[in-house]
Amino acid sequence: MKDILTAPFMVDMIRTVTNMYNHGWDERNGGNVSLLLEEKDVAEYLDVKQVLRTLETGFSAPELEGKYFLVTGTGKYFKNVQYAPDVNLGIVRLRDGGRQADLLWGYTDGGRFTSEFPAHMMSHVARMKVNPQNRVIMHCHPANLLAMTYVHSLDEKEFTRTLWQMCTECIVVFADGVNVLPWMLCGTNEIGEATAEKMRTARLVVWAQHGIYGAGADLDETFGLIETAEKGAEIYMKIAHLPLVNTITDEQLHQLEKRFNVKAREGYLK
Ligand code: 2HA
Ligand code: ZN
Repeated sequence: MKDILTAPFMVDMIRTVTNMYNHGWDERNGGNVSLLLEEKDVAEYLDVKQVLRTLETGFSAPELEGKYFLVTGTGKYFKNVQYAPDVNLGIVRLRDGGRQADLLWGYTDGGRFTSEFPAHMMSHVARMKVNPQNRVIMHCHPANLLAMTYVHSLDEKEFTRTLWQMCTECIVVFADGVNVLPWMLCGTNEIGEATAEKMRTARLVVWAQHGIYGAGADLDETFGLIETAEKGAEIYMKIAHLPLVNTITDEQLHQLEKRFNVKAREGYLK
């Protein structure tokens, strides 16, 4: 059996959450990440028949029966993951229609997966239906996106259009736009269901006054998606109080669509 700390999925996860912390997106225990794994990849490093503990999930998700996930732990600090991956991360396999999760590795201090496990698992189900390649759900608290939810309309079309106008790259990276949930209590099945519903039409879902969720095929792509939206929000927060002299016009956004072969969310451009 190979050393699991050398597994590409593990190295990638540790680097990504460290980078998220270094970007200031994950203060204290803020943020959580889940990565869908293939059984054949896990089996190179673990005896998949060896269950350490079984955890109740508190929801059902039959689509995820038998699926493996590498997930950040509840109450754990991203800044510590690189120093103690086996305490701060866990590998689980869902069973009983998603109601239970068999722990195969990690959470060695007796811990469990993130409190936002419902939002993660329900979002995986939603994104898989849109893109079977989707493997990652990522949540964090980037300061400028959060700040924007205090001073900008939460209308999804308006929020998306503002971000598209803030940097040329935005429409190229997230032509599907940004969906927005009003403030809701986090860590619940309700916010999980609401997030998954929003994930049906976009890979980014802002939680007003809290943070953002991103989805993607791999950790790099999902990180880059959030990074680009956060850059847009940073520009917005730098200029929102100043007289606007120039912008990116809808005509120019259409040029970007053609040049980069992306399709702006239906009805979002004039
Ligand atoms: O796990 O970010 O939303 C800490 C959080 C909860
Ligand atoms: Zn959060």
